[in-house]
This record gives sequence, structure tokens and C-alpha cells, in this order.
Amino acid sequence: MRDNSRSSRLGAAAPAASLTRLFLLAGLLAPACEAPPAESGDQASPGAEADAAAAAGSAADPAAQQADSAEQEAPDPEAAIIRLDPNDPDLEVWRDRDISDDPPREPGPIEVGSVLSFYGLPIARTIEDLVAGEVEVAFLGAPVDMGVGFRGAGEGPNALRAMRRSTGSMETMISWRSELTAVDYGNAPIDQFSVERSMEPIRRMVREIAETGAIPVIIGGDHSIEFANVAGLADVYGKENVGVIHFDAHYDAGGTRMGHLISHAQPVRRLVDDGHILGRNFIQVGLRGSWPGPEGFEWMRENEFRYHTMAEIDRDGWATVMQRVLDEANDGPEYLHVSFDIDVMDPAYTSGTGTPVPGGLTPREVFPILRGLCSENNLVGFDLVELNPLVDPGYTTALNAKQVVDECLTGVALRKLGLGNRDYLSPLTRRDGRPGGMDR
Ligand SMILES: [Mn+2]
Repeated sequence: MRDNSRSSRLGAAAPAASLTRLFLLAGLLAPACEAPPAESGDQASPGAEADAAAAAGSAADPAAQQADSAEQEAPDPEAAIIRLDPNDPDLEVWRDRDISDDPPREPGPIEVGSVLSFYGLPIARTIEDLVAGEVEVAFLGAPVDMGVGFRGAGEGPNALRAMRRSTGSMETMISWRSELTAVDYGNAPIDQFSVERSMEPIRRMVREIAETGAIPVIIGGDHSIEFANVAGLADVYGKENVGVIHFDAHYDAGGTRMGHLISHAQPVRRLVDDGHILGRNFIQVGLRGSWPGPEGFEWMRENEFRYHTMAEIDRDGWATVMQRVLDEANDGPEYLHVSFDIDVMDPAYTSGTGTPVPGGLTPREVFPILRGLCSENNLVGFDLVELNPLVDPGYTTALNAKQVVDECLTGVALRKLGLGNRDYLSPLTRRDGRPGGMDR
């Protein structure tokens, strides 16, 4: 078992290397913080610039003295870190949904007619609704976008709710909506001013869904929510027992950044360092671009990660790498969560996202592996993140994002029907009816 004493829970202590970097950064920023350029609000007036320069100049000496004294008494770098103690009662502003004004009714899913919900599904308001409805799949919106650094991913859940409701799959001749009992469980009550305080409400709702035996399908939102999603699943199934396939251009295991322990660049690091999940149960797919450098890959190796970069795919081909990933998933723990960052796909297909990286996967590559993973494994959670409809011209990204969800749930339906394997295709569509078939 991993020794995680250095950082119990989200926020106890950051790795030493990160703290060193933070300390250096704090030292660099200190003079600027002590002597901000004058922002008088009348910059248009001719004298304002000179005044500002004079103000900055006169403040320079005290700032230098500050820097000198810092050498004698180093500031505590820990003080800059924003803590997140899940036992802090202030962390969860909205502890429960207020259903006091709901009309009296029997528990169970509620039909919504033409009101928007994921796939037009009935909604569920309470755990009792999930249980009474024998719900197998519960969608949860997690509209967090503070963790990406600019807004828009928070609109992801409603962009998906606005998509067409069809779920049929010609490849399999299966419609998951017909095979699975699914509901829209609404949005998690996040704190839209704090990514830190948004983690616990999401984690609680993921846990609620999982405790009923249903699969939470969490629609983000930025990738910070992977922390809450997987921690919530580990709460229910145990940290040794949950594996994660992380589809992403980025490895999302960054260290402390500007005092933040959690953002869309850090959920994987938090999950491992805080002991919610074991590194050897993580599989990364689609990494490319400029981040991380050697340190990040060395960290993954130290923690026994399995990873598949685009470089590997370029060298060995997708068909080979796809089989490797499917085999590794089968060789993992009992339960599987798939975390799908839409930016794993090429920006040609998913430009509506916060951090696109050229050279990604195509729909032709992504859809079969999702059907395979979700049909061959005991899927207990799925998340789709980083869909930003505000920068999605032509709905291309939303369309592909919806298909990503459809393909996985088609896999879940195939498994339920006893057809779960990576190669399953309907005999009607994989070839025509002429004699000789595929041998022609
Ligand atoms: Mn990501």
C-alpha cells in the first residue's frame, strides 16, 4: 500500500519540489505585489503615466528592503496553499437540495416531456427516486469552469441537454435508451466562485448515485471534477478496486500551481498523492503536445502508471495500441471509471474546448475503443469533460461529445445483453448480404 502520509486528503502537504517552485515564484512576485503600478483610473490624462512611474519608483526601495528581510525570515510557502478539508462544514454550502416545496408524490423518476434533460430522460430529485426507479445510469451535471482558467466549460451540461435525443447505433443495432433505465439527476450544487469548494458537493452526489448501484455519468465542466468523481467512486468501491482510463491530450497530474491544489491540470496528482486511487490503476491515452516534460513522465513511472502517447500511436498504429489499452483494462481492478477529456480528440473534431492540442485522435479511433471498454468491463463511472460550447462553432464539439457518451453507454447496454466484447458489430451492418460476405 502506498504511503500517503505526506499529503493526507486534498490539501495536507504538497510535494517538496512543488513547494520549492512556489517559494521561488513567491520571491519573484513579491516586489510587484508590494509595489503595484499606480492604477489611478485616469490613465488618459497626460501626467498619469509619469505619476505612475514616480509611484512605482518611490515604492521600489521599501520593496527591496522587504526582499532583504525575507532572506532572514522566509515566508511559509504552505500559507499560500488553498486548503480543502472535506470535513470542514463550510465546504458544502448547499448540503441538500431543497425539496420542501415539491408536491407530494411517490418516489421514482419523473417524466419531463419537452423540458430539456439529458436525452430527454426522466429526472430524479432524490436517492429514493433512484432506488424506486431501479435506475442503472444517472447523469449528473458538474458545471465547474473555474479550474480551466476561463469560463465556458460550465455550459457543457446544458449544451449536451440541448442535443437531439436519439441514441440508436447502426454499428450494433442497439439503442442504449431502450436497454438501460437512465435519469437526469440534475446538476451538483457547485460554488461557482471556488473550484476547491465545488469538489465536495460533486463527490457527495457521485457517491449517492454509486451507492444505489447506478453508474454516474458526469458531464462537465472542466477536468478538475475528475478528482471528485473518482474520489466519490473510491469512497464506495474502495481505492484498490477502481481503475481509471484517462483519455486526454494532457496528463493532468500537475503539482501545486499558484497556491491551488486542484484545477483542471491537477486531478490525477491529487487522486494519487492523497491516496484515493493507486497509480498502477491509471491508464493514460492520447498524451501529446508540450506538457508534461520529463519530470511528469518520471512521476508517472514512479507511480507505476501505464500510458499511451500519440507518439506510441504514430509508431505502432491505433489498432495495436487500442488492443493494448483494452487488454490492460481487462488486467486491472474489478471496477472501471472512464474519464474522457474531449481534447484527446483532434481540434478538427473538438475545437470547442479550453486547451486544444493538434494531432489528436479521430472519431473513428475513439468510438470503437469506448464501446469496447464500456462493454468488456464493469463500468462504474464515466465523465465527459472540457466541452466548452461558447467556443464551439457549428456544434461540432457538442455533436462529437454526445457521440462519445452514446458509444460508452451502447457498450454498457451490450454488456447487459450478454454481447459485451470489443469486436461486436451487428451482422446486418458490418457487411452486405451477398454470398461470400467479408471474404469477398
Ligand atoms: Mn484534462
